[in-house]
Amino acid sequence: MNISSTVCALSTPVGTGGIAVIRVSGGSAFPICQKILKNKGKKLSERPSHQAFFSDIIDSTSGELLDQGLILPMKGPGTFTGEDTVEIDCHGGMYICRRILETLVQAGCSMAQPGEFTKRAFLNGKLDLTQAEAIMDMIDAGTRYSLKAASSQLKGRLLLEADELRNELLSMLVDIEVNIDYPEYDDLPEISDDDIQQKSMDINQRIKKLLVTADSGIRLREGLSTAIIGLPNVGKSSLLNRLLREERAIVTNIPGTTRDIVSEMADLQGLPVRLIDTAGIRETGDLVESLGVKRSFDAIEKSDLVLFVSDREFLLEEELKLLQSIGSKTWFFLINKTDTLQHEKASLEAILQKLSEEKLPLPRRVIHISALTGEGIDELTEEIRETFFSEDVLEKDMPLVTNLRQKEALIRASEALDRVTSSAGMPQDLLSIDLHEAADALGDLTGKSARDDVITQIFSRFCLGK
Ligand SMILES: Nc1nc2c(ncn2[C@@H]2O[C@H](COP(=O)(O)OP(=O)(O)OP(=O)(O)O)[C@@H](O)[C@H]2O)c(=O)[nH]1
Ligand SMILES: [Mg+2]
Repeated sequence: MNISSTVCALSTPVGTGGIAVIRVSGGSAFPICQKILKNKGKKLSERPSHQAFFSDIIDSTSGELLDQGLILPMKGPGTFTGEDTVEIDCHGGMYICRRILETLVQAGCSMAQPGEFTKRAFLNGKLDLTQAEAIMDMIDAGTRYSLKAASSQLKGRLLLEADELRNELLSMLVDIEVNIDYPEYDDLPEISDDDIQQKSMDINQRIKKLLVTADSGIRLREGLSTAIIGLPNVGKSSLLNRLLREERAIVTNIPGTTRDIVSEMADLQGLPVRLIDTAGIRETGDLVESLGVKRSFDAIEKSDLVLFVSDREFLLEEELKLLQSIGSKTWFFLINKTDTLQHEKASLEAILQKLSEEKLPLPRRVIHISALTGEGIDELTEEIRETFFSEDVLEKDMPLVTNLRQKEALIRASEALDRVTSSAGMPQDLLSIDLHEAADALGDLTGKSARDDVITQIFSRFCLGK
């Protein structure tokens, strides 16, 4: 990407709509857009910033009228990208938009890459990496809690905490480097070995607190991966439809209806859950069905939660076999069709007894449901919330880790600080290697380079040049 270029893109979805917004950003945004506008008013560069005006939009070479619309010139750096930006609100026809984009390119723009406006905002220091990611997450968020997690990132909650921890590390590094490089300056503060250990442990503690949010945070962003499995005809697809509140999967009373897996994101009272409906598992000579069965096993492997559905109060031999494939996954035992079943608690105990005897993993929860009437569905949602989403992460306004990149950077930082602790008593310059690693990892989280900042800080705190 060449940041000195001026780029344009359609910022609203592709397709026909009432209005479309084309965005132009870069050093030449004003002179380029000037070429495609025709109106009696002032030139773009002389107009007040952030004030829209009405104009004809023309082809820059032929002068042909393409459309009329509202033009919003915005002077950098007070814009999203930090650059001069022009937004063109035109009519939302696909042909009109294409012509306007073409004429902008003729007039000197390049087409923007995906995410380029946000990347420019980052490169121009308007956003840090976690915030840039949060913008995508806000757009993608499909449930109340995922949106809350993304907006916490956008507000910079994680960034502020990571930055603060990093600054503490940098300040320690500055003290150490000064101790080592300029021992003759007695008036400079010295940092003791104990101080280094204590501070490293404190910082590590706070990093670990952030890491505790990672599992729930990542699930809020990606959805809890949940496989619905069981023998044919027990009501797996009916359960999927019930949780989605729509008829997504085909339901019939013929065993073997679902042949391929169906995957959909459900919003369970604000929690994003990626449901995977699988083919009922049984021995079969039918090729298509047996391929479906194989995929069911793959789905189990990739999931965080397995919903094992049965419509009986006892386990069949085939079901016991199927349960072996769950391994150490967390699973819920859902006894479906409660509207027609007679429940006896004793038989449930017998089931659990049987599982223990067979040395099979026990379910985390046993819930009676009816996919038909909706009975037990609230309880299921509640149990998912309790088992997989931390209440603090859901309800408190706190810094959250919401993707693997952030989690890995924090783990790197924490491991480096663990090494500082385990190397207590070693010379300070040796410890500083791991402290640097920790600061670098936190810098990666927010997109800052640690080395440059240490140097800048050294010079700003001590007048070493004299
Ligand atoms: N009475 C009652 N019937 C149900 C319930 N859930 C599902 N059924 C019925 O059970 C039959 C099978 O339902 P499906 O949802 O297709 O079952 P499945 O497990 O997806 O079956 P396969 O795709 O063949 O593996 C249908 O006739 C449903 O209407 C329930 O809670 N109560
Ligand atoms: Mg089905």
